[in-house]
Amino acid sequence: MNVHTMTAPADERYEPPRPFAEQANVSDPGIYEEFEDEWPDCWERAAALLDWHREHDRVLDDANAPFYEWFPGGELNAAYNCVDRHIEAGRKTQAALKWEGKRRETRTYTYQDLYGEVNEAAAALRDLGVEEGDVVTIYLPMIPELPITMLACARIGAPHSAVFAGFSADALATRMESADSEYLITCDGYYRRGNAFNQKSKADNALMALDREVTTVVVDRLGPDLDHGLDAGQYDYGELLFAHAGATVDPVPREAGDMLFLMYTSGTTGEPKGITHSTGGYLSYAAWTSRAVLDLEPEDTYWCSADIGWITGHSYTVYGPLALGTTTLLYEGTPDYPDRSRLWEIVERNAVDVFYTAPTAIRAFMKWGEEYPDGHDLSSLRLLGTVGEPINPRAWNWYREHIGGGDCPVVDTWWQTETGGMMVTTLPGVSSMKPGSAGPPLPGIGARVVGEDGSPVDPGETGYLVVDRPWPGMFRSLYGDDERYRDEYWEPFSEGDDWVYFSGDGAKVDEDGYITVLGRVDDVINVSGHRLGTMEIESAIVDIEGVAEAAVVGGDHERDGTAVHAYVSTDHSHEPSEALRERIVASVEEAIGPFARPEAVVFTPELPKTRSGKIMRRLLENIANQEPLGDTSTLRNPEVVGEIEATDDEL
Ligand code: 6R9
Repeated sequence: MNVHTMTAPADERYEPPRPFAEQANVSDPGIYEEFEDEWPDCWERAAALLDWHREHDRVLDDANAPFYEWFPGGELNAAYNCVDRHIEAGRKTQAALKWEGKRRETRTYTYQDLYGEVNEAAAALRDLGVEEGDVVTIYLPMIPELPITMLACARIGAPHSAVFAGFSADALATRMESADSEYLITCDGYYRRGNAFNQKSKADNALMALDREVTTVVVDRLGPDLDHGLDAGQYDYGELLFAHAGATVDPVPREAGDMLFLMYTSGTTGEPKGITHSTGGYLSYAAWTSRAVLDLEPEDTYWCSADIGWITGHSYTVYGPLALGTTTLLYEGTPDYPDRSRLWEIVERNAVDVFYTAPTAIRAFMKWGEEYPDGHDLSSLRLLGTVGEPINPRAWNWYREHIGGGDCPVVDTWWQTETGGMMVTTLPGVSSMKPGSAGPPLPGIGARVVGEDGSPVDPGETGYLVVDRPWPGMFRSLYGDDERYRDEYWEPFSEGDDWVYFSGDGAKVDEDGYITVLGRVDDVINVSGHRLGTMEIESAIVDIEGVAEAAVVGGDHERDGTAVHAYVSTDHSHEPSEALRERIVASVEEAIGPFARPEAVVFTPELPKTRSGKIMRRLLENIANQEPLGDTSTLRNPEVVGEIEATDDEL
């Protein structure tokens, strides 16, 4: 756990600025108590933000806990809620999506445009054979076709599985295999710092590794800059749309509990987990939190800088904002290309009202200096948010002051792929903010910090972050693995019929009930907001000839929060070498993607082990972070510690 730099002066707090509170969607502090009194009926308020094809019979059915049914009996379509109904409400000329491309291209889709293209794409997918319930994998960078094809899938009731475009061919193949997916939507390529990068060849390599027929749709992002030859079973997206010009498809009514999408995330074993999300509960919760926490209104231009390939982009670039009829901005590039003013230039030009990003990005802005934001008019901003990792008070204050001009509330939102939406954060028009602490659980959310025995810890003490009541945005299960769902998330802290969800995070709570999230307590590390399983990285390393054993831990990193540190021992016939180090890095990039690349590879004759033969990862983490090692007497091989420390110092 990364605890240093986390402590803010105990008395540092800010009240919601009055002008903000006066216009906020939620401004009555009584909401916390109302939700307690009405629970679970309080969640009617979330469901009421949507249009239902059939009203639900009950709010919650917990007969088969921890497999909860939210809004049973209800039927709805997510694409209808995110597109059609806003047109019916007379807002067809309002911008739904604004896209800012890497080469300064811009595209705006009104709700009417979005309706047209979502329908054409839905009709095309149907013609290719996609039926209700079929999983469609989407492997696209941040281009409009990513949210558009997600919505097209939702329209015909086909769950989508978006795989972050930076994942390798191997990682894509594993995810398609695991999801039994026979459809893939990808593109020719995209620009990386001005150069054409071939995405389709990665997709083709993944397809070769799969032993099933896959129908593939290819979006032409690069035009003449990259020729994307189409093989049998591969179709050009633009041609498909043209062939279905003007087509419409009736939105398929889905049961509230039907899968809207699945999203793979890293867990404590080498196998990525397919988190499945429902249609009714998930969409209600994404809309509710977008309204209550991000304070979104249809009039807003809102920008979440996360990639849609991760959960944040699903809930807070696509589903939440579009369900509320907001204008959502999509940016294809990186914050420093072509220069470090790029984001602020986009905020200024589009008069962005609400901005949501990650602490890693904020720490980079801070390092570059305030001259970049200072050179732009950011006065349109009225609310700022962060997500993905703990934010240190210094970065929080810098964000508030230099991006928010001192008068925007900042919401630090804790949540996970599994939770579907925000769980712990302040309400920006209600609660005081304490830099470095996410805040209290949202109304109706049973987030608690408990000790090993499951009882609440005292203020100031460290414990585990759990959730002791279900919530509408919660995942339904793991794709094809109910047992692992039960074992990993519910077994550790549940007793009898009291089901308690375990988040995998460590946390502290203060006298006011504000929760400070410290980081993962399992074998998951969070590198600049990308969640990585240490086991996945280790298995890519031990696959290499000459490697005997590997242990991966998170080392503190000034900008990214955490960086990948790999400790590796070679077998008797191999010596550590620069070539081996390069093979290790390449193998991780191939198995997962460049974003998982180890920052440090430390060769050691042996890994520190307990007497029972378990690798002591905690010790390696302390070494990586130059922290006190504590008790090493339980080690079978205490002498290796000194050797590793000596090597690590040379880095
Ligand atoms: C939404 C998302 C989840 C993990 C989570 C925790 C960390 C997220 C945080 C935070 C401290 C916050 N995390 N938000 N830690 N403060 N505000 O990021 O989902 O990719 O599944 O990661 O991210 O460790 O367990 P996901």
